[in-house]
Amino acid sequence: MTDTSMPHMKTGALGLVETALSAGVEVCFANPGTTEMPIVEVLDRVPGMRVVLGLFEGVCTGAADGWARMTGRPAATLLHLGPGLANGLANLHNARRARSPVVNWIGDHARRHLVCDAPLTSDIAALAASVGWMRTVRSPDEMGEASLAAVAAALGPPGRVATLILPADCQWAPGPEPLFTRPSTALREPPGSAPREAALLLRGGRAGILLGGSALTARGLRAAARVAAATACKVWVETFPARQECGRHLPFFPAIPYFPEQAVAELADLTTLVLAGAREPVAFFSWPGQPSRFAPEGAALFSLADPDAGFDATLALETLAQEMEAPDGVGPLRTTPAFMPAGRPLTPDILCRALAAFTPENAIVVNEAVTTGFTWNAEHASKAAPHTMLFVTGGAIGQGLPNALGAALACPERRVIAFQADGSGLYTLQALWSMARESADVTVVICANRRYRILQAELARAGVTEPGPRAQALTALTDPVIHWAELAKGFGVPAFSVGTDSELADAFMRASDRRGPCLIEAVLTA
Ligand SMILES: Cc1ncc(C[n+]2csc(CCOP(=O)(O)OP(=O)(O)O)c2C)c(N)n1
Repeated sequence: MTDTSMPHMKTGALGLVETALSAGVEVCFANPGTTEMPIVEVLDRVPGMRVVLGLFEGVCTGAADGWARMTGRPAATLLHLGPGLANGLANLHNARRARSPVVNWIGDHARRHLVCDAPLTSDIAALAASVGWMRTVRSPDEMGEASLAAVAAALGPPGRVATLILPADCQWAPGPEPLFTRPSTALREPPGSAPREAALLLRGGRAGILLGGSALTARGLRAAARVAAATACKVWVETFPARQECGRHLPFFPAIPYFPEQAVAELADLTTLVLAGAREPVAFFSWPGQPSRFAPEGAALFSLADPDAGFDATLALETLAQEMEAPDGVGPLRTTPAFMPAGRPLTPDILCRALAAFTPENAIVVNEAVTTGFTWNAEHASKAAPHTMLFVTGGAIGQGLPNALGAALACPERRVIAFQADGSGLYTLQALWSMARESADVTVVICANRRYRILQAELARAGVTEPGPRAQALTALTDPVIHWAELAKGFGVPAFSVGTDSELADAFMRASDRRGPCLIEAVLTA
């Protein structure tokens, strides 16, 4: 008999997990059910594979994305059939947009059981295909090879979401010996002619460079500044980068504005736009009377390093700077303004000033602060201590807290700041419990404006100056008020609720003294 569970047997599940571990997958963010039990059983037998329980699948997928963004290597998720995967899809969408390598292990019914159309049977393949690469395992013998194929697919380059559908009987039956191969995580070298062509384009006409993806390293930003100094071209950063090095030590370039009328005005003069690790800039949405594409009609778009081909944009920018014989060394660097608390009520601007002053050196700032986060990006991140920023790349909110969890576990020596809008945070707030359980060093800063502020702004843009009671009800987070500090304590995370800049400064100082997670609810007046 092959279809009975036998502890300590070399099962398909063991081949899967051991192969993934030797391919570089060290952590599994899991929310399993009955169809994943053979994998749960072997996780205890594979030393080196860290296992983290997420209380909602969106926490698991967002944490895997955060881990991947910080390490360049995939984390695994273990999710239960179609409904489990469906719960994790929004953050897999964000991971796809960030080109993060993520490997999903999705259990399915045993092959003989699928014909019964039991209650949890669903079209898992259709869900998986919507976010990237997928494969359904058909026999236990495939488990090692499929595991390695999924890691290789996830790594690309470019990175992507790779999903394995794993029938329960393929997990529990005797399986193959694990494979011991470690696929490369390296990006591709861009074509040699691209920097030369870009140099020609940048020297003639009114040119600009749009940085994104792998251009946003410290080296990439410095090379872009050298090119800008040599040509007087303008430089921008894509609006929602997956990962960007930031701080007072680096050249600062503005992000392409979110709203199309502003973005179009910014780029209006261009005759050439060189794309370095970024795609052509387009509007997030279509608005009446607004264009979808931001570059002026007729402007030449030139791809220096195509992110979808997995090209290394930092390398391309450095070669470009060399090609232009751009002088080394850029300055001047900025300083962080001191924060002087004076008992003032908190506004987004004051909150961002305080955050700039209290961000520790080498922190990771996960920015899902939505409208407050735009202020942070535009004016404050560039004055803070050196840090790495992760952003809500795919626009599917509920990414911030899970991303912060994954980033903290990936980089235990770095402090993570989850800069979090209150409305978005509520989609995946169970991540707080996993942070507490894993003692993740995360300071969660909630921008408690108690509304969906961006949607109120959208209403105003649509000409609704006095929203009716229903429109108000759909954008206000009051009646009842949500008490974040109480929620955090309920998940085992120490918390402070603050309403003035003095209380905020005090809370930041107390947070910096402790290990593990803590939460500061900053109640905003605007
Ligand atoms: C998964 C998902 N659901 C809904 C939305 C639509 N949406 C965009 S922003 C937003 C709420 C923003 O409010 P909040 O997070 O509190 O930030 P604020 O605008 O107040 O700064 C919503 C519901 C979305 N982007 N993604």
